[in-house]
Amino acid sequence: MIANNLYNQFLEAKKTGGKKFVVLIDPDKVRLGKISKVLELSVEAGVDYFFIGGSLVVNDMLDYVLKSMKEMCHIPMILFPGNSHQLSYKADAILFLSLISGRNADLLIGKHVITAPFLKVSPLEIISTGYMLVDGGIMTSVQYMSNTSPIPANKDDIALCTAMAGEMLGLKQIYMDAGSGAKNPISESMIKTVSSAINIPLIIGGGISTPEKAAANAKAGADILVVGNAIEKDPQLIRDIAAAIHEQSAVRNINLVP
Ligand code: 1GP
Repeated sequence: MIANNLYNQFLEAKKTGGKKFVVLIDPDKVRLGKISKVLELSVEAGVDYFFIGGSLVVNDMLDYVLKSMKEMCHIPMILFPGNSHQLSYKADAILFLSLISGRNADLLIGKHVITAPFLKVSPLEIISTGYMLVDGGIMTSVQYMSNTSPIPANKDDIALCTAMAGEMLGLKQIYMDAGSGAKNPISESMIKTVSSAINIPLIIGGGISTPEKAAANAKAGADILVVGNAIEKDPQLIRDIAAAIHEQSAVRNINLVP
């Protein structure tokens, strides 16, 4: 693994207008029979990356899930940890998340201090990420577990200033998330406002359940779109959502080239 390999892909895509599609896999919800179908559909559809994580992860399946996934396909796997125990060297990279929408010091810097020495010696590519929770209309697991207030859904200006501050602090990308299973995904207006003010990649997720919404988000300025829940319910959606996102790319997606 070349250091910064995946992040360089994100930057290159942003520069050329490429849109990336991420399927979120929660190791707690994985059934290996079902995941092979999800992986097969993901390869066919040209899914760009997997994020692996959940707010809790109560069973000890992370290493096993990653190892099994690696045997089945070559789509890069990026840890999206809900807490500092969700570490595995079997992934390719990790989102080193700072919850910049909240005021919980532990999630802004505390857990990072504890995890840093382990990450320093790990083979994982470390991608520092300003994580912004936006109100999605219901209390999501991440909101409850992080003990923080999300940014109100209609406060584009707060999202804008938070993202700008994250970029100025040197974070490599911004992830705006309405939380898994959000009732209301993030508005296009907020995505547009934030994306027009920052130069680093913008990841959007939470409650996206249709190809139309995914396409509208990409058009509004999202560089990377994450979908979990909707695909857990209906894996066949992968194909249509992937096509809708990649159609918004200014260039042909590299993973679709045979
Ligand atoms: C959650 O952004 C991800 O952190 C994906 O959300 O599961 O609602 O698609 P969904």
